[in-house]
Amino acid sequence: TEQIKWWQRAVVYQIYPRSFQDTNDDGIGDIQGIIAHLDYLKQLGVDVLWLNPIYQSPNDDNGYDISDYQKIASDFGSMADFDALLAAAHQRGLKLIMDLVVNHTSDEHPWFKASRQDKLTPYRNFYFWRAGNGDSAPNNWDAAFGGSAWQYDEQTNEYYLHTFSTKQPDLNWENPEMRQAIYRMMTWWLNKGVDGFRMDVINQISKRPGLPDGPLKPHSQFGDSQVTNGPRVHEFLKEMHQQVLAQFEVMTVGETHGVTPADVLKYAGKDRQELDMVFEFQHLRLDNSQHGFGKWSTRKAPLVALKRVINEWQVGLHDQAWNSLFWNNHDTPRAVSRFGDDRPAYRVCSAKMLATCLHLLQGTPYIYQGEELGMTDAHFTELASYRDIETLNAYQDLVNDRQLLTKADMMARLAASSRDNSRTPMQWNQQLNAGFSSVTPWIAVNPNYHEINVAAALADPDSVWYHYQRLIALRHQEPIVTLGDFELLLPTDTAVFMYRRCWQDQTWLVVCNFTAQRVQRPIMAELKDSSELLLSNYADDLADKLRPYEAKVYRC
Ligand code: TEU
Ligand code: CA
Repeated sequence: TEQIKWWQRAVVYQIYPRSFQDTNDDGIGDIQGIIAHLDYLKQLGVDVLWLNPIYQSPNDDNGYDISDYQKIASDFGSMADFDALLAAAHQRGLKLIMDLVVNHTSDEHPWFKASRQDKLTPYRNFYFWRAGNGDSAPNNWDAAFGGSAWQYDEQTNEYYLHTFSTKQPDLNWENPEMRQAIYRMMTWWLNKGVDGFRMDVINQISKRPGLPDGPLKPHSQFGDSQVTNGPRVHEFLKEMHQQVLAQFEVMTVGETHGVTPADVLKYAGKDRQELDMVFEFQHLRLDNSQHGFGKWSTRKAPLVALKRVINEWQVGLHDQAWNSLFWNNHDTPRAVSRFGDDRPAYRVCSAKMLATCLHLLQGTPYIYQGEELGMTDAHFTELASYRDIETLNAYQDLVNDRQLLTKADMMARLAASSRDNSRTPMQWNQQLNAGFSSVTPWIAVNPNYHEINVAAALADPDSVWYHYQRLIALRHQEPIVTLGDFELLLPTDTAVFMYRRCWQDQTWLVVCNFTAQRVQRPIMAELKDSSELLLSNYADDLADKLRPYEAKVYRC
């Protein structure tokens, strides 16, 4: 087996610090809260922790608007707390990667404060400033959180670019001084001993020369900024690798919306010296609205399409690059509600099925906090329950400003697709606020915490939690999971996801029923007398008969 990199056998656990554990009674999760649960994470068996941003921020976008890259936000604690966390994680053999947000800063970052002062400051070109056309913006780009991507600033009578919120001005990567400032900051964190980075919208850092108008987007007077996969993105990533990353034994994962497997052979190809892997999102767009409302949708992804996409990625990257594997994160609804079935009768079974389906693919799996419990969407019914800028801006735009959707329709779409679904507090036990905090949390706890919580999961040998623990152990023990190739079976089957993994003389068969129906499939035909059932979410095995959400793995 060729040299396996440590991150190819690893399982990553994503912590959203704001919602993980509050230890100082302010209703907000903090770093001491993470330290308090490191033994829990070690017991689960994960290898790497990924923290969403904990840097100084005005929290316009929950920390993705950074005003000081080298200071810890007081919400989360001090740099001494961070140093204690890093040491405590390393003591347990856990690695820790940070969230690198360098497509943009906060408008309260000193660089931007200087940049907006006057046109001659050296920081002017750390950002994109353009004169408008009269009182209209320099081009027709939209911002991800609504409105134009350009904000007029009267101090110098020019507009600045912000592809996310108005408080998130885009950094100008064409400027080598700006790039060097980023590389110095990255080196500072790596010298502290962090084990790598998750890189926020990293394939958006190269903008097309001249910032040309994009094609109009449906239901919008704005155009598509087309900022993904720009002309110099690989040049910048190679420079970053050469000047920073190559000096350290670290892991990187790029968040790259809008990439194909062919693109990823460039971002994460074995010999490319750019990134180790990326998050691609094709499987998370299959349930998008078919009437131009994008992610605001109550649709379900068709299983055949899901299998086709996963097959393209497994086959397309095998032996050439490396996949990340994930059903959800802090920007998405929760896996069991979106891809499984969170009705009480099916929640545990379908959560285990989803875990089995994902964790036996080739790639590095990412577990989002609470996924290991089968935590569900929030099912909020009031707009006042939501906190996320993306959600609140979309409601204001689609319901109030442009009346394209009724309140009831949009509330159903928010319940199915808002990012806040994954941001409700981690459910630790049955006590007040699920043990997350002794005061009212920044966002409501899901009322189902009475039955869905860590204490209950650890006390129940049949819980989703122990299923995750077994899958993580399988990955650590069996090279086939890391190195085996992938072959999709029954590609047109609308209920069952069945695939084979082969490596040297070993073959595994993974069978997942994605429905609440009983179905029959030719499973035994794939097996020999010597085949062995390795793992199942049912206590027995009915051969070709599959029960609701049944998921089983055979060594053939
Ligand atoms: O997300 C990038 C991003 O494009 C998502 O916000 C996506 O547009 C939206 O969730 C619909 O799927 C990254 C971070 O993960 C996100 O939390 C930040 O809000 C965003 O970048 C800006 O930093
Ligand atoms: Ca706190």
